[in-house]
Amino acid sequence: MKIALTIAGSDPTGGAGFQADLKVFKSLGVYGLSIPSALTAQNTAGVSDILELPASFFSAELDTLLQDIHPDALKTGILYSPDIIGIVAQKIKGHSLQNLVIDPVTVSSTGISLVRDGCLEALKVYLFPHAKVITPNIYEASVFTGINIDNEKDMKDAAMRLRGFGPETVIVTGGHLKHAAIDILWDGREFLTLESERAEGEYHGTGCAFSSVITACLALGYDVRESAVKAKEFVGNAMKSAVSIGKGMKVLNL
Ligand code: PXL
Repeated sequence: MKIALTIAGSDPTGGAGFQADLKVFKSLGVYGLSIPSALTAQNTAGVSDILELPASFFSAELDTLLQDIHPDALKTGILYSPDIIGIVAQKIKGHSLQNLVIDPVTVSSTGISLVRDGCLEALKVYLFPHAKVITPNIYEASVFTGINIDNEKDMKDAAMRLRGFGPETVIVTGGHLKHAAIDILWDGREFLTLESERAEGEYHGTGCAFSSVITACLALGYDVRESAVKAKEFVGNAMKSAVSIGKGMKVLNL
């Protein structure tokens, strides 16, 4: 059986974070491993607090797991401090991990910061060069590149600049143009534009689900383009069947 690892924050609602990632892995027939990198106090209305795991414990979590099991692919979500990011980079090299997908999470769907100072720089310098794929949304792509993103051309410019930081492929997600939701993939050869009907409303967990599908598909042996197409379709379907489980945002029905 193929195995995928998520290194991500805990979201008690199960809409995002490692809980959502594990559901996606399961539904794609991939065995899921999870290493919490931070815990959030959260409900469907938002994040009220966040707790970073001690770096030494986080490091032990990874070593203990990876001395025993070699995942076929892995993804990162919230990495709350530069120390945590440095540890992930070190373990990726030390345990020769392949097929790294980075979802460079910076803020929650409700606008709360999910990273400490210095994280953006640390992600760029220490982790992006090891990535097979990074999946920033428009906001994150703009923060990392300084490009103000208003249209598809801006998304392409940002994707090209982001690839300069070292990842093999960049997928900028969440472009809302006309009636379509657009994602742009850039692998240094050819752009791929993924388009779906724009869904009304706000959904919690779409970024986590998108990067998890890609991770599971890479573990299964699909190439990055095939994985991205499957991720777009999967998230579109999950949005159609999203559920209101609390008083806040809808969550994807993963
Ligand atoms: O959607 C980004 C995200 C990722 N991971 C966790 C989260 C959130 C948003 O709230 O809570 C754990």
